[in-house]
Amino acid sequence: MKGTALFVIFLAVASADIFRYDGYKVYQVIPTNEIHAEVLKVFRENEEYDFWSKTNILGESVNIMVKPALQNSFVKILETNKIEYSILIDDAESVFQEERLRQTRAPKIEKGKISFDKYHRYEDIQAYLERLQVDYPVKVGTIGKSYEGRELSYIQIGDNPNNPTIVLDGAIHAREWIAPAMALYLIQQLVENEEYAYLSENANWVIIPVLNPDGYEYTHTNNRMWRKTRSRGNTCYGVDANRNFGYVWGGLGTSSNECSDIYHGPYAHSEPEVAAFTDFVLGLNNVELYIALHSYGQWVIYPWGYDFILPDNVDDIHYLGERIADAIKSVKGTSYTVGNSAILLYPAAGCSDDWMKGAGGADLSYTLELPGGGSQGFDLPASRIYDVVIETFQGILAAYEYIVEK
Ligand code: 0X9
Ligand code: ZN
Repeated sequence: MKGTALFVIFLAVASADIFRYDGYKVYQVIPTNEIHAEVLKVFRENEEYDFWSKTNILGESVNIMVKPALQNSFVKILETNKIEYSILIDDAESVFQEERLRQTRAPKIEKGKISFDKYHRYEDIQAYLERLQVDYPVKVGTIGKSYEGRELSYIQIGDNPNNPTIVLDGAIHAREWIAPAMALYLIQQLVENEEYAYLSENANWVIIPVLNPDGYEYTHTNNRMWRKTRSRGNTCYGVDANRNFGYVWGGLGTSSNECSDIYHGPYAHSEPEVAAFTDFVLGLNNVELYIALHSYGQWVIYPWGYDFILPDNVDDIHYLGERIADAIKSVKGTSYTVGNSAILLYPAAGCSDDWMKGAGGADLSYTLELPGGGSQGFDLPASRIYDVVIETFQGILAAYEYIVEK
């Protein structure tokens, strides 16, 4: 009896922390003039609205999740300003439940293996990296520990000091599940597919598939839409790790409100994940290319992101961006837009791509916003992971070719 009561209390405590999205709707909104753009900018600056996709480009759609209490006023403002909109998702909670069901029903994998028919948990990803370390001549290590004490694992494939180094990471934003899936596919091809052995003969690849493991796990267990780290503040948890980098830290597109999804943190590199990453990168040689894997929106974007300023090597960085986009498109026709991140999306300071270019040595530094799930959720249903990773792989190959040609 006592045991049952304790169990019930435990369940109550555990589930109290689970965030539900009952009645939350995702609106697809299309701004077509400057006034529309201004209205959307005001929504974007309001913590209460969650922009799942974003753009500054008129005529392109933006997906925004709105909680029930705000829906009437939101729609009223859209209608008053004659902004075209439709409902993309009627009830976010049911979409997430569906996704959770698919995740639990997906076939289990053998420990140490990886698959692309589900989004894998941190533990499975760790086990995969550890197995590769045993079976192949690759280096698997840790750059440090997350706030909650998880290892921040990296894999290095290729270690010729004369070769260029390519750095990639995924899941700096916890909820962007397609990003670590992409990193894992790249790792698999580099390490386990002999056809691509030449890729690590001519370049050193350093990949951190899950840079924010605490947040990533939290999206699987408690709150599907969590974006930040899980460090404890005075009033709220978490810092947007992609606003915490010490390159123009605290500038445009960041917030000093702890509870905001774009909170820049108390100081630059306050997050152990960011501090570990920057220290580690500063110890690498010949870093020529950086790709931050994010979602969603089908963008190949480049610095500077902290303001409307183009980098000195804009011709070069834009040209390679187009090559990446063309290579992705050649697989199945998926279209990416290439350009400066402040101009195409919005200015946002303290991001990893700016830091990598301004301080980390990567002249060619990109953020790749992979496709999202549209009416099916934030991420694509797991059955579509494979389509995304194989096409994106071609984009990364194109970047590799460019670096090696140079
Ligand atoms: O806002 C972000 O951090 C990125 N978009 S996301 O939807 N994945 O959150 C874009 C970052 C672009 N880079 C810079 N602004 N420097
Ligand atoms: Zn992101």
